[in-house]
Amino acid sequence: MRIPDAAISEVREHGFVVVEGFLSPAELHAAREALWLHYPKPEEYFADPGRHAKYATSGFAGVEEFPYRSNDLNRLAFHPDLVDFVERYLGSAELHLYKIELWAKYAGAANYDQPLHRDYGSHSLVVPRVDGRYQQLTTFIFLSDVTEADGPTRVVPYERGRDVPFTPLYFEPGPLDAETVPAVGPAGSLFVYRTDILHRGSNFTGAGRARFSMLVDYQARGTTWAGKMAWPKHSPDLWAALLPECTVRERDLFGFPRPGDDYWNEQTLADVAARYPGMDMTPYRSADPPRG
Ligand SMILES: O=C(O)CCC(=O)C(=O)O
Repeated sequence: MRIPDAAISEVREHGFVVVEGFLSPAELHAAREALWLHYPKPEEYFADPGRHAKYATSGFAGVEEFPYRSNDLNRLAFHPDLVDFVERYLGSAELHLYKIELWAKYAGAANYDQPLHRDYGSHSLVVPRVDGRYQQLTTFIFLSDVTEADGPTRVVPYERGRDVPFTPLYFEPGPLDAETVPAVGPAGSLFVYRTDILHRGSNFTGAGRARFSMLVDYQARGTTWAGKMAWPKHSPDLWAALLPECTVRERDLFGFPRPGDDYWNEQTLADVAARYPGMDMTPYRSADPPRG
């Protein structure tokens, strides 16, 4: 669904929003089916947690980095309504999709409680500008229902946390915990918050529950001091299954060379085509790139 302007205002004013019904039922169904290519279903996990001991090693053990085994998951990261929302929020079509993670949490597997923090600490080498320039948007696409019992992210609305200094990065919530709001919503919701917003992960309070989400983060293109992932790092074979299916615009979000970029010449056109069978090279060829 197209994200309403009111959601943009919420993020500007309070620093976060949960938009219900972001994914269509069909998109959600396909993404959930694809989750099980990466994670045990809750009933499998809870039937024998000992068989899935990996998830007990840390609250982050259920994090899997992009790309994934199904494009039904991969495509969520550049869902047209998400890209449209980010363009409208940042006021720019020059976007940098800088982080994508899947995160599975199983009740009781690990301690998911976190100190209060702001995500710029691991998304930037510097600190946020309070005038709002250089903002980064962190998002969670809920792939399961997130209720109060499902360890929701607890967020301090901007107006309540704005006077808390940027340093130290992590601290025990203390009285500020009373100001936190749980980010709850049904599966298919989109939760957005800025990297200058105080928040923390929390523990499940219900037994036998599991939380699945895809985390997708964007910033305007061009900063050298901020980001989180280097896209070529993982799985050349999964990229080969994804990139030929993408549009030029979708590839551009990952920083792929644009049509007309100086990178393209007869050699690179031929060798990239060989690396990515099925990729239509016409846009890169027809933009009259410099020939080397
Ligand atoms: O998983 C969550 O609810 C929040 C996680 C988080 O804030 C973090 O790891 O930085």
